[in-house]
Amino acid sequence: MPTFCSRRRPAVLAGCLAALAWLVPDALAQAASGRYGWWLPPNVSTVGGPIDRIFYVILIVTGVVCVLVQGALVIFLVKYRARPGGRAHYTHGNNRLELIWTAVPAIFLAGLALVSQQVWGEIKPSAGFRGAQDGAGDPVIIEIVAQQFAWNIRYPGADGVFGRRDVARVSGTNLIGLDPTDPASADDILSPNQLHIPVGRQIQVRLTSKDVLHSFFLPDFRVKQDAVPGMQINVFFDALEAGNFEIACAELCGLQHYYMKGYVTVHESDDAFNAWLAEKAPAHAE
Ligand SMILES: [Cu+2]
Repeated sequence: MPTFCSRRRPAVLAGCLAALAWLVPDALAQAASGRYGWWLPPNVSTVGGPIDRIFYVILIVTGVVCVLVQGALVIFLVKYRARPGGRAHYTHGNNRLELIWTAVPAIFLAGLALVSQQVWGEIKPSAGFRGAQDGAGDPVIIEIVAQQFAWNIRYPGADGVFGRRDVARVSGTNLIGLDPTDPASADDILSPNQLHIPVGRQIQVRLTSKDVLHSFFLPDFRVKQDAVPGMQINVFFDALEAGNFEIACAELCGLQHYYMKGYVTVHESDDAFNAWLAEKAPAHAE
Protein backbone atom coordinates (compact mmCIF):
# COMPACT_ATOMS: atom_id res chain seq x y z
CA MET A 1 0.00 0.00 0.00
CA PRO A 2 1.52 3.37 -0.99
CA THR A 3 2.46 5.62 1.88
CA PHE A 4 1.57 9.31 2.13
CA CYS A 5 5.12 10.23 1.10
CA SER A 6 5.27 8.00 -1.92
CA ARG A 7 1.89 9.30 -3.13
CA ARG A 8 3.11 12.86 -2.84
CA ARG A 9 6.55 12.22 -4.35
CA PRO A 10 5.63 13.00 -8.01
CA ALA A 11 4.03 16.29 -6.94
CA VAL A 12 7.09 17.27 -4.87
CA LEU A 13 9.40 16.33 -7.73
CA ALA A 14 7.34 18.36 -10.19
CA GLY A 15 7.42 21.31 -7.78
CA CYS A 16 11.22 21.10 -7.46
CA LEU A 17 11.66 20.89 -11.23
CA ALA A 18 9.37 23.89 -11.74
CA ALA A 19 11.36 25.88 -9.14
CA LEU A 20 14.64 24.94 -10.85
CA ALA A 21 13.27 25.83 -14.28
CA TRP A 22 12.29 29.20 -12.87
CA LEU A 23 15.51 29.92 -10.94
CA VAL A 24 18.25 28.52 -13.18
CA PRO A 25 17.70 30.77 -16.24
CA ASP A 26 17.64 33.77 -13.92
CA ALA A 27 20.88 32.69 -12.23
CA LEU A 28 22.55 32.05 -15.61
CA ALA A 29 21.37 35.40 -16.95
CA GLN A 30 22.79 37.10 -13.84
CA ALA A 31 26.09 35.25 -14.21
CA ALA A 32 26.30 36.30 -17.85
CA SER A 33 25.38 39.91 -17.13
CA GLY A 34 28.80 40.63 -15.62
CA ARG A 35 28.98 42.26 -12.25
CA TYR A 36 27.08 39.73 -10.12
CA GLY A 37 28.14 36.43 -11.57
CA TRP A 38 29.22 33.22 -9.83
CA TRP A 39 32.42 34.73 -8.45
CA LEU A 40 33.31 37.86 -6.43
CA PRO A 41 32.28 41.11 -8.11
CA PRO A 42 35.18 43.52 -8.85
CA ASN A 43 36.30 45.28 -5.68
CA VAL A 44 35.54 49.01 -5.46
CA SER A 45 36.80 49.86 -1.96
CA THR A 46 40.18 50.36 -0.27
CA VAL A 47 39.20 47.80 2.38
CA GLY A 48 38.58 45.17 -0.33
CA GLY A 49 42.23 44.70 -1.39
CA PRO A 50 43.57 43.25 1.90
CA ILE A 51 40.37 41.25 2.44
CA ASP A 52 40.60 39.68 -1.03
CA ARG A 53 44.28 38.82 -0.47
CA ILE A 54 43.49 36.97 2.76
CA PHE A 55 40.52 35.27 1.11
CA TYR A 56 42.66 33.92 -1.74
CA VAL A 57 45.47 32.78 0.58
CA ILE A 58 42.95 30.82 2.69
CA LEU A 59 41.18 29.47 -0.40
CA ILE A 60 44.40 28.24 -2.04
CA VAL A 61 45.89 26.67 1.11
CA THR A 62 42.66 24.99 2.22
CA GLY A 63 41.95 23.95 -1.40
CA VAL A 64 45.33 22.21 -1.74
CA VAL A 65 44.95 20.55 1.68
CA CYS A 66 41.41 19.42 0.79
CA VAL A 67 42.56 17.78 -2.46
CA LEU A 68 45.52 16.09 -0.71
CA VAL A 69 43.46 14.78 2.22
CA GLN A 70 40.53 13.57 0.11
CA GLY A 71 42.94 12.05 -2.41
CA ALA A 72 44.79 10.19 0.36
CA LEU A 73 41.45 8.99 1.74
CA VAL A 74 40.43 7.49 -1.60
CA ILE A 75 43.86 5.87 -2.11
CA PHE A 76 43.75 4.31 1.38
CA LEU A 77 40.15 3.14 0.88
CA VAL A 78 41.11 1.32 -2.29
CA LYS A 79 44.54 0.07 -1.19
CA TYR A 80 43.46 -1.27 2.18
CA ARG A 81 39.96 -2.49 1.26
CA ALA A 82 38.72 -5.80 2.68
CA ARG A 83 40.01 -8.77 0.72
CA PRO A 84 39.16 -12.46 1.14
CA GLY A 85 41.64 -14.00 3.53
CA GLY A 86 43.12 -10.66 4.54
CA ARG A 87 43.98 -10.09 8.21
CA ALA A 88 43.54 -6.88 10.16
CA HIS A 89 46.81 -5.44 11.39
CA TYR A 90 46.90 -3.48 14.63
CA THR A 91 48.94 -0.30 14.65
CA HIS A 92 49.47 2.05 17.54
CA GLY A 93 49.95 5.02 15.18
CA ASN A 94 52.94 7.25 14.59
CA ASN A 95 53.72 9.92 17.16
CA ARG A 96 56.01 11.87 14.85
CA LEU A 97 53.39 12.04 12.07
CA GLU A 98 50.69 13.09 14.53
CA LEU A 99 52.94 15.81 15.88
CA ILE A 100 53.62 17.12 12.38
CA TRP A 101 50.01 17.18 11.18
CA THR A 102 48.94 18.88 14.37
CA ALA A 103 51.76 21.44 14.48
CA VAL A 104 51.63 22.49 10.80
CA PRO A 105 47.91 23.52 10.79
CA ALA A 106 48.34 25.13 14.23
CA ILE A 107 51.23 27.28 12.97
CA PHE A 108 49.30 28.15 9.80
CA LEU A 109 46.19 29.12 11.75
CA ALA A 110 48.20 31.22 14.21
CA GLY A 111 49.87 33.02 11.28
CA LEU A 112 46.49 33.58 9.67
CA ALA A 113 45.13 35.01 12.91
CA LEU A 114 48.04 37.48 13.08
CA VAL A 115 47.59 38.61 9.46
CA SER A 116 43.79 38.85 9.87
CA GLN A 117 44.29 40.92 13.00
CA GLN A 118 46.43 43.35 11.04
CA VAL A 119 43.83 43.68 8.27
CA TRP A 120 41.06 44.06 10.85
CA GLY A 121 43.07 46.82 12.53
CA GLU A 122 43.48 48.60 9.18
CA ILE A 123 39.81 48.55 8.26
CA LYS A 124 38.33 48.97 11.72
CA PRO A 125 40.59 51.05 13.93
CA SER A 126 38.89 52.50 16.99
CA ALA A 127 39.85 56.02 15.90
CA GLY A 128 38.26 55.62 12.47
CA PHE A 129 39.02 54.11 9.10
CA ARG A 130 42.34 55.23 7.63
CA GLY A 131 42.00 53.41 4.34
CA ALA A 132 40.59 56.38 2.47
CA GLN A 133 43.13 58.86 1.23
CA ASP A 134 44.58 61.27 3.75
CA GLY A 135 43.07 64.70 3.47
CA ALA A 136 39.79 63.28 2.23
CA GLY A 137 38.04 65.35 4.89
CA ASP A 138 35.73 64.31 7.67
CA PRO A 139 33.92 61.04 7.24
CA VAL A 140 30.43 61.06 5.79
CA ILE A 141 28.34 59.74 8.67
CA ILE A 142 25.21 57.78 7.84
CA GLU A 143 22.84 55.87 10.09
CA ILE A 144 21.27 52.61 8.99
CA VAL A 145 18.51 50.95 10.98
CA ALA A 146 17.81 47.50 9.61
CA GLN A 147 14.35 46.02 9.90
CA GLN A 148 12.38 43.12 8.50
CA PHE A 149 12.79 43.60 5.51
CA ALA A 150 14.32 46.95 4.63
CA TRP A 151 17.25 49.28 5.24
CA ASN A 152 16.24 52.58 6.84
CA ILE A 153 19.02 54.91 5.75
CA ARG A 154 19.29 58.34 7.37
CA TYR A 155 21.49 61.40 6.86
CA PRO A 156 21.78 64.06 9.59
CA GLY A 157 20.90 66.96 7.27
CA ALA A 158 22.37 70.45 7.20
CA ASP A 159 22.87 70.67 11.00
CA GLY A 160 25.07 67.55 10.97
CA VAL A 161 23.16 66.12 13.94
CA PHE A 162 20.90 63.09 13.90
CA GLY A 163 17.53 63.76 15.52
CA ARG A 164 16.59 61.60 18.50
CA ARG A 165 14.94 58.26 17.91
CA ASP A 166 12.40 56.91 20.37
CA VAL A 167 11.29 53.31 20.15
CA ALA A 168 7.84 54.28 21.53
CA ARG A 169 7.26 56.40 18.40
CA VAL A 170 7.90 53.59 15.92
CA SER A 171 4.84 53.16 13.71
CA GLY A 172 3.84 52.26 10.16
CA THR A 173 4.61 55.81 9.04
CA ASN A 174 7.56 56.49 11.37
CA LEU A 175 9.65 53.38 10.79
CA ILE A 176 12.63 54.40 12.94
CA GLY A 177 10.70 56.28 15.65
CA LEU A 178 12.06 59.73 14.79
CA ASP A 179 11.15 62.23 17.52
CA PRO A 180 9.58 65.34 15.88
CA THR A 181 9.94 67.31 19.14
CA ASP A 182 13.72 67.22 18.76
CA PRO A 183 14.76 70.22 16.59
CA ALA A 184 17.68 68.19 15.22
CA SER A 185 15.28 65.76 13.56
CA ALA A 186 13.63 68.40 11.35
CA ASP A 187 16.26 68.32 8.60
CA ASP A 188 17.13 64.62 8.80
CA ILE A 189 17.00 62.95 5.42
CA LEU A 190 15.43 59.50 5.12
CA SER A 191 16.30 57.37 2.13
CA PRO A 192 14.80 53.89 2.45
CA ASN A 193 16.92 51.21 0.71
CA GLN A 194 18.90 53.85 -1.21
CA LEU A 195 22.40 54.51 0.10
CA HIS A 196 24.09 57.46 -1.58
CA ILE A 197 27.77 58.26 -1.00
CA PRO A 198 30.45 60.36 -2.70
CA VAL A 199 33.50 58.73 -4.27
CA GLY A 200 36.84 58.92 -2.41
CA ARG A 201 35.46 59.92 0.99
CA GLN A 202 35.58 58.02 4.24
CA ILE A 203 32.15 56.56 4.94
CA GLN A 204 31.10 55.73 8.48
CA VAL A 205 27.85 53.83 8.80
CA ARG A 206 26.31 53.66 12.26
CA LEU A 207 24.57 50.36 11.98
CA THR A 208 21.81 48.98 14.17
CA SER A 209 18.63 46.94 13.90
CA LYS A 210 15.16 47.52 15.30
CA ASP A 211 13.96 43.92 15.37
CA VAL A 212 16.16 40.89 14.69
CA LEU A 213 19.74 40.22 13.62
CA HIS A 214 20.50 41.30 10.05
CA SER A 215 23.78 41.49 8.19
CA PHE A 216 24.68 44.58 6.20
CA PHE A 217 26.43 43.23 3.10
CA LEU A 218 28.02 45.29 0.33
CA PRO A 219 29.59 42.61 -1.88
CA ASP A 220 31.37 45.10 -4.14
CA PHE A 221 32.97 46.84 -1.15
CA ARG A 222 33.78 43.61 0.73
CA VAL A 223 31.80 44.95 3.69
CA LYS A 224 29.77 42.57 5.82
CA GLN A 225 28.67 43.48 9.34
CA ASP A 226 25.92 42.14 11.58
CA ALA A 227 23.23 44.62 12.58
CA VAL A 228 22.30 43.90 16.20
CA PRO A 229 19.25 45.28 18.03
CA GLY A 230 20.31 47.51 20.92
CA MET A 231 23.84 48.00 19.61
CA GLN A 232 25.35 50.62 17.35
CA ILE A 233 28.24 49.23 15.32
CA ASN A 234 30.44 51.49 13.20
CA VAL A 235 31.23 50.28 9.68
CA PHE A 236 34.01 51.99 7.73
CA PHE A 237 34.65 51.89 4.01
CA ASP A 238 35.13 54.09 0.99
CA ALA A 239 34.35 53.97 -2.72
CA LEU A 240 37.13 54.04 -5.31
CA GLU A 241 34.79 54.54 -8.26
CA ALA A 242 31.37 55.97 -9.03
CA GLY A 243 28.56 53.62 -9.98
CA ASN A 244 25.56 51.65 -8.83
CA PHE A 245 25.87 48.65 -6.54
CA GLU A 246 23.73 46.45 -4.33
CA ILE A 247 23.07 46.02 -0.61
CA ALA A 248 22.06 42.55 0.54
CA CYS A 249 21.09 41.12 3.90
CA ALA A 250 23.46 38.24 4.65
CA GLU A 251 21.65 36.90 7.70
CA LEU A 252 18.53 34.75 7.43
CA CYS A 253 16.19 37.21 9.17
CA GLY A 254 12.70 35.96 8.37
CA LEU A 255 10.41 34.77 5.60
CA GLN A 256 11.11 37.69 3.27
CA HIS A 257 14.86 37.77 3.91
CA TYR A 258 15.43 37.29 0.16
CA TYR A 259 13.49 40.50 -0.42
CA MET A 260 15.73 42.65 1.81
CA LYS A 261 17.66 44.40 -0.89
CA GLY A 262 18.97 47.93 -1.22
CA TYR A 263 21.07 49.94 -3.61
CA VAL A 264 24.26 51.99 -3.36
CA THR A 265 24.79 54.99 -5.60
CA VAL A 266 28.34 56.34 -5.60
CA HIS A 267 28.36 59.91 -6.85
CA GLU A 268 31.35 61.03 -8.89
CA SER A 269 32.00 64.10 -6.70
CA ASP A 270 31.13 65.74 -3.40
CA ASP A 271 29.15 68.33 -5.34
CA ALA A 272 26.97 65.71 -6.99
CA PHE A 273 26.43 64.03 -3.61
CA ASN A 274 25.53 67.35 -1.96
CA ALA A 275 23.12 68.13 -4.80
CA TRP A 276 21.37 64.82 -4.15
CA LEU A 277 21.21 65.61 -0.41
CA ALA A 278 19.71 69.05 -1.17
CA GLU A 279 17.14 67.45 -3.43
CA LYS A 280 16.17 64.93 -0.73
CA ALA A 281 16.09 67.45 2.14
CA PRO A 282 12.64 67.76 3.74
CA ALA A 283 10.76 70.78 2.37
CA HIS A 284 10.03 72.11 5.87
CA ALA A 285 13.69 72.06 6.99
CA GLU A 286 15.32 75.48 7.20
CU1 LIG B 1 17.73 40.94 7.08
